[in-house]
Amino acid sequence: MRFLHAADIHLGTTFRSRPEVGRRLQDALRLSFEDLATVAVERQVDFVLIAGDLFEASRAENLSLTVRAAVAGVFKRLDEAGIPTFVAPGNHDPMTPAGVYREMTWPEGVTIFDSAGPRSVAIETTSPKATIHSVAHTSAATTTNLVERIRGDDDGRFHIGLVHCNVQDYAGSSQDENYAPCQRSDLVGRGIHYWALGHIHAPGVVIESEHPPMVAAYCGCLCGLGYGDLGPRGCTLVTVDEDLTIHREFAPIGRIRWELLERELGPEDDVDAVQTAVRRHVESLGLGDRLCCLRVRLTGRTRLFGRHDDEEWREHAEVLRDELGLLDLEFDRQLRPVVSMDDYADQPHILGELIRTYREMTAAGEGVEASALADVLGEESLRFPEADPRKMDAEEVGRYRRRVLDRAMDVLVDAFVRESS
Ligand SMILES: [Mn+2]
Repeated sequence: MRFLHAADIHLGTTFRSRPEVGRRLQDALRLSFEDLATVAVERQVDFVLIAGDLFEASRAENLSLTVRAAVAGVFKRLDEAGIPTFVAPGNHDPMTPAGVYREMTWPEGVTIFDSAGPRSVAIETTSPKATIHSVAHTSAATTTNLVERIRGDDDGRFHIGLVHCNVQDYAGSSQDENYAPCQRSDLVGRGIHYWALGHIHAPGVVIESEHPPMVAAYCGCLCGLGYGDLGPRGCTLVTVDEDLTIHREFAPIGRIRWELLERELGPEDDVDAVQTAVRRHVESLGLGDRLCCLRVRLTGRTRLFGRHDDEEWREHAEVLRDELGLLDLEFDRQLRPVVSMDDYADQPHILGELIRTYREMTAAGEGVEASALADVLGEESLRFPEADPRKMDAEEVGRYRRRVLDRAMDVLVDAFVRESS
């Protein structure tokens, strides 16, 4: 038995913050959704699951005619191919009386789980036969645990829990209370073999066990929607053997790639070095005909600091973007000047004074003499959020103070130098 697990497609997203390329992003998102049907038919799956947030908004009036036509087309194609589809409304597209799921018409083969009460549907697939259990979000904020409402069975069938929820103690998740919060332990011992989860945009496995066979996984968003969704995105092709062994395969359907290249520049690096790094990175991505928006974050102390103005960097980005066939390329410059304390240490101004004090405090070596910083700041002010010196031994306190002091000096020197240049 084989099925596709997809979620968080967010059809109708307008990409309004990127008006120049918004239209192309919209088209790519819609085409990614159409690819879902293509993959389902090509891989001859028994059924398709959509674990919530199929739509970006709960009202159909927000959907363009093109998107509506695409939705109708995809579900019709699946229906005609004899592939049933199961949809569990999420927090973006909750099941409400005037919501998108009631306003649109659905082919016979599409099941929309339309209530917050659980519902189970048995399907006559190839062996093992499957039963799908699901619940809907009925408002944009659901603070109840929806997972707790679902229960499978030990009847030889393969039981699937289809839920849009936030597994709070899963590493890729958040503490949000408004998106059907639950814990990993809630997913265990409910007679469910596969939890098809939606909500978290990065694909990832929440729980995996062999005996008994059980997987709980987020398939991630079908197509990246912004720089929060870095890397390849798509859906999961799940194959289940007769003995209920579960195999998963990632299908990289998303036609938009959001990528971040972080590069620390050295003092001698110039624009050529940046170009080379970008070219290499783009080559390594294997984009094919996907659209790619690339953010290049430049850090480090370099002579490039302050050398080119924003306009020049923008032009530079455009040239590189066109050369590499990217949809968008932006530089996020967090560069700092090349500064040596030696250049200022002897001077009769406040920066020289600061550097001399700093050197006196750190003359003893690795740590900072316990009294030195405490004299200046007072003990209480040393309780920074990241560490409490009262819980450290004297040596740790010294090293910790030294780290704080070094960081503070770094920032101070930058600030004075920038101010005077
Ligand atoms: Mn969601």
